[in-house]
Order: sequence, then structure tokens, then C-alpha cells
Amino acid sequence: APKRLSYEEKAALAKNEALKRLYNTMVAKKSNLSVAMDVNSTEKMLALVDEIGPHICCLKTHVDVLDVWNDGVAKSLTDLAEKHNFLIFEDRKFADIGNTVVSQYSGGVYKISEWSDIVNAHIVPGPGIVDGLKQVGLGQNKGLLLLAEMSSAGTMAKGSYTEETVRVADENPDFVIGFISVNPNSWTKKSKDRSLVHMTPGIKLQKGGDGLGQQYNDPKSAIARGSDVLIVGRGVYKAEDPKSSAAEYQKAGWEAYLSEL
Ligand code: 5BU
Repeated sequence: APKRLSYEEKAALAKNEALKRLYNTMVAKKSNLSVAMDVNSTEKMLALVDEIGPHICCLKTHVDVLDVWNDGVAKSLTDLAEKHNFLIFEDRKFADIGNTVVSQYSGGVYKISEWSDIVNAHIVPGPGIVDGLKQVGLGQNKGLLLLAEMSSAGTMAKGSYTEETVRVADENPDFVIGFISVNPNSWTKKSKDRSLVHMTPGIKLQKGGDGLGQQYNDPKSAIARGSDVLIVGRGVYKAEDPKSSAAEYQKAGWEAYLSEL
């Protein structure tokens, strides 16, 4: 098997600015941890992000679960991203035709393209969704992740569907920066582009589930399956001490990465 590339090597191959910035941040902070700060209180979200900021390479948001949103909140978030040096990934999971996602990405109440560095999309509609998102994001140095797999039980994103995401990614090397993946080593063999990032949700130090379909893997096994960035939600924000929990996940993820090189 070809040797696994380091984050530095992937950065050197990256064709997209946001992707390069992600790898450079990971190397600089020794962190492959992305925290999903899925609390409903905007005030609490901002306070927790300020606490755990030093430990993450990327913050994953769900802007539509927050109780308050306005341009000031967006500014607070991007200020925190600058203060702690992390990227912002809005987990919007776009899934419509190209023309509609142009508006969903750039307009509305949330104006997602103004404050996020990375968004993601399903390829259910076909490749026009990538063309639409690219029209908004490429000129602003944004990046797109394709949902190749999901962490939830019974996911239909598998087999030839997952493989189709590789084809769509290969056709858009300037804008598609990688995938949401669970077990990338099992399906990326044919991918030509080794710079692409694999970001993996459903990570927890204790394996198991949540009673609503989530399935957890631990950091070490996720990295061994080919993941680059570990996404942790409840493992951090539901912990008694979110900051020390984030530090623990950062360490576990980084040691797992080093052991794979
Ligand atoms: P958790 O609390 O660590 O289970 O949170 C996982 C987060 O990742 C949460 O924000 C989900 O919406 C998100 N997620 C996921 O769990 N599984 C997926 O396949 C995708 C996103 Br895509």
C-alpha cells in the first residue's frame, strides 16, 4: 500500500486555498480535532468556542440550531476563529439544484458564505449542486466537502453512491476539498488526488451510540481507517469540563495520526 501522506505533504498538494489553510492550521496547532459545538444557546456556543478554541483546527457549526443569529454573532464567530486560528465549517448539507443552493449559500438570514470557510453537500441532485456552490464560494477561497458516507446506522450513502462522490471531486479539484467519510480506506483506492481531506463525525472515546442512530468510533480506529480530521460533538460539549475534554481528544487524535506515519 502507498505510504500515508503527512498533513504537510497534503498541504503541498492542495489545489484549494481553504484546504491548504486547514492543513497548515492542523500542523501549526498539532490538532486534527474539529468540535461540533451543537448547543442551542448562541451565548453559550460563543463562550464554549472561546474555551476550546486553542485545541481545534476547525469549528463545525449548525447555524440553524442557534437561538440568536445576526451579523454581530457572525462577527463574534469570525473574531474567535482569528483569535484561536481555526477554520469554520458550516455543516449545512446542501441538497438542492444548483440555482437554489446559490441563494441558500449566500443569502437568507444566515449568509453562510460570508463567515464559513467550508460547507458540505449531498450529491443526490447530481453535479449541478457543485457548480452552484462553486459559483458563490470559489472566488472567496471557500472549500466544499462531499458527503461520501454518514456515521448514522442504515445510511444509504454507500457503495456506488460513495464512489460517485470521488468522481465528482476529481472533476472539481479547485473547489471540492474532500469528503465526509467514515471508512475512507475502503473506497478511496481509485482516487487520483491525494490532497483531499477526510473529515469524520461520530467520534467518541467511548464507543456505542445515542439511541437515535448515531454510531461512534474512537479516534484511533477512525484515523486507522483513513480519516484526517475527527469531528467530536457531545464528547466535548457535554463533558463536565469541555476544555479538558477537547485537550484529551486533541491528544488522542494527534497521537493516532503520528502512529500511522
Ligand atoms: P456528536 O454529538 O459527536 O454525535 O455530533 C456529531 C455531529 O456531526 C453533529 O453535529 C451531527 O450533525 C454531525 N454529523 C454526524 O454526526 N454524522 C454525519 O454523518 C454527518 C454529520 Br455528515
